[in-house]
Amino acid sequence: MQQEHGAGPRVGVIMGSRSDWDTLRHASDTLTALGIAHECRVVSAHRTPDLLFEYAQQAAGRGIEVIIAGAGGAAHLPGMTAAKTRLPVLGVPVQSRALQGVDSLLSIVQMPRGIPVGTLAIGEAGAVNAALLAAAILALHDVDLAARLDDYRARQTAAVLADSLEP
Ligand code: RP5
Repeated sequence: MQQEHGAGPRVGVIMGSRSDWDTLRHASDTLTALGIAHECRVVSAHRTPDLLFEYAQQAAGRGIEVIIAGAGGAAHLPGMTAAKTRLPVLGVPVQSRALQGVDSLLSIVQMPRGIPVGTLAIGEAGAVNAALLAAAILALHDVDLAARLDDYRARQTAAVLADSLEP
């Protein structure tokens, strides 16, 4: 069923620190390439916990349909966001300096039963794939976006097939 949506953001991209932007901007760029209205904000589970609760509790009412949450280290942002909203939350583990993002990955993926976070790969690949997964979710009730997503994938396939290893 095709659903009407307003001009406001449909995807919320949040991250624990300004330093996560180098990773999460790849999610934003991919959403832009697919023509998906979105917003990007720093919301820290540890440094701005009240803002996190406010953001998560108000997101659905503001028309947000999917939240992409990226964080590094003891990465509680995706899980705590998921705890405060029924919207699907996609977690992107940011590559940390100390443990190369394994700490981020494990703290995002190992959610207790009952509150899921869809966890993507560490770093840039995870950020891009979070955007593509958000697009796939929105495309379930948006035929125009479904066509744009099919086109994105077809162009990716064509680029691989046209590639050559010849010097
Ligand atoms: C986390 O701490 C953030 O998600 C970030 O990945 C990490 C380090 O933050 P900064 O010290 O760079 O602000 O909350």
